[in-house]
Amino acid sequence: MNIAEIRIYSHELPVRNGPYRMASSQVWSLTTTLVELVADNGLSGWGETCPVGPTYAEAHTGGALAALIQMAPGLIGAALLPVPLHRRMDELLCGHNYARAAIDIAAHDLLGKHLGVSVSDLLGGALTDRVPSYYSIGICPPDEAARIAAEKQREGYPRLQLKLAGRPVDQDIEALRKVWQAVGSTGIGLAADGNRGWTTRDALRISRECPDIPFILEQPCDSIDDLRTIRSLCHHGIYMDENGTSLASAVIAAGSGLVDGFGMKVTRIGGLHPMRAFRDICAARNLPHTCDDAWGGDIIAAACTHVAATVPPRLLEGAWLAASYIDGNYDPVNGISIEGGHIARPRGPGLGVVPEPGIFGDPVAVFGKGA
Ligand code: 0XW
Ligand code: MG
Repeated sequence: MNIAEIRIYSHELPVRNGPYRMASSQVWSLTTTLVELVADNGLSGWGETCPVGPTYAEAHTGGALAALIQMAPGLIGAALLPVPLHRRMDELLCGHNYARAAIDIAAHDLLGKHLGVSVSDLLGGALTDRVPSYYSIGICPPDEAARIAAEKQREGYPRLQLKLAGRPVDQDIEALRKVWQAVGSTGIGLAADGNRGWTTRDALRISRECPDIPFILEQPCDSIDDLRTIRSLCHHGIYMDENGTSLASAVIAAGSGLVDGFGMKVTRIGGLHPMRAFRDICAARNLPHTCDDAWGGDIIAAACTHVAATVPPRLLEGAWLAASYIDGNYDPVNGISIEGGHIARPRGPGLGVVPEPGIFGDPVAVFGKGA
């Protein structure tokens, strides 16, 4: 089975009750990029990539589109198996993992449909059909953060992530205290996500002034050197998110004991194939991690859910989906949603979600047979 045609689509995902606020940005609407791979046997598979604005990481919508257009002509005729497909992408473009991931996800969807198995089966097999999620509380006043935390805990979320940084650090400390007052007795997990926004000074202050609150510090500062600087001085566990830009950087961080866990994104690491290796490396090093993405609709949501279902449950910190922040689904029947803080693993072959025909309008680019 080989690639016969590649169709690329753009689609707008407005943020419900926007904006969504993080240390470096606030976003009102995100443009997602979808890839439909059509095989020479007529089957098709879907992939997606949606950076959460241009400043969250080294990724942006225009970059995804340009990278896909750069690779697409050379991918026509490529085998729809992860190892040769990634090798072909290596030959066509250096880096740009977040664009390559859309091809990788579509290939997994197609292969699953071809073999009549789910993507989680392709990734080694699901350990659960009910994947825990976590709720991300955007930057907001401390009382509001505490209110949302209590609401989400009652809904059934086993974990919360509080977005912090980009404002006086006293307000971050107050928000952590108020959130913990509201939900600390419930046993819920808590991540304090600085999204690269704290200086090492501020990150150390937060850790020193809140030794009684068992949060993990997620990507507190900008660089790997910053993480190394604060590592041994912090009371709290440190997770790497944005700095985990590839399987290589994750392996080094895991192997050197730089971090206690990861927030990992399927597209940042280059797709489900490298994500599978990342999962196994974390299991070998006993490191917890999430299976997320930056943003996106049903296709990304299904990819995150399938891989999360294959993670040893005691190491899974949840799958974050944009589903709670966007309206509607691509697949009107089997679209992904979060119920009681958990996600049902999609049934059906491949990703188990199929976009409604025509929902994305005309493709912005077509390569191969139908071009
Ligand atoms: C909460 N997320 C997984 C989604 C947003 O894009 C940011 C991200 C994070 O943890 O940084
Ligand atoms: Mg994060």
